[in-house]
Amino acid sequence: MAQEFVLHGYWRSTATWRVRIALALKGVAWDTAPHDLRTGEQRAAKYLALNPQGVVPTLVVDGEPLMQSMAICEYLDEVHPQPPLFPADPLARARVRAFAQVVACEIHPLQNLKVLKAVKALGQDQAGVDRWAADVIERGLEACAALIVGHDGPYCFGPQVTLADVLLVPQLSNARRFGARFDQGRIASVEAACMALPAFADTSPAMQPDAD
Ligand SMILES: N[C@@H](CCC(=O)N[C@@H](CS)C(=O)NCC(=O)O)C(=O)O
Repeated sequence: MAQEFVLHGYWRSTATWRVRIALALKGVAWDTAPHDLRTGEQRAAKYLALNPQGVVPTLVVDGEPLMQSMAICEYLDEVHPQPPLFPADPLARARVRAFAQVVACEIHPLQNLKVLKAVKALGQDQAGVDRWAADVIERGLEACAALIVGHDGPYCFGPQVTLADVLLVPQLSNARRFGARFDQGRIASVEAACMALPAFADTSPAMQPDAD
């Protein structure tokens, strides 16, 4: 029997978009359970029972909650190996993971909603908060661009979409949102190539049922 997937998320959450892309690439159907982050629904007791961190996404697989978007994408890659999210060669796989971790561990956490609220609480006005987020994103994208130098396109690491692309493209929606530059190296052309694919375009924030 086919597994049942319910994705708990929020339309503008880039971490949720990563999982939507992975599900779509794998050709897996899912139901959506939206939680409005602006009103704090991610901290409701019922949701905390699924995700004790109080963040989205959570993917519930046949009733079993999975959290952390990269772990979820790797799980999907294990249970639905085609098309693969990683190259076969171990060195190449490590490079893809490193790129993905620059986005997931070094950029995104510093421009997350709760961090931006903390920056504001320290006395920054909205322009200062946006500048903080833009600086973090721009510096991270410089590193991302450098990591794919010497690799052919159209995607980050060649002709196959990998987890690196799955992480990069949603991050660029936050780059736009905060007015960050994303003209570093091949970054913008990778985004254009990915957005030509239905798995990226059809899962974009604006296409979500809870989008305003
Ligand atoms: N490392 C986590 C990050 C999850 C995360 O921070 N999600 C954001 C939305 S993109 C969130 O739920 N923020 C709620 C908050 O900050 O209160 C993952 O990849 O799943």
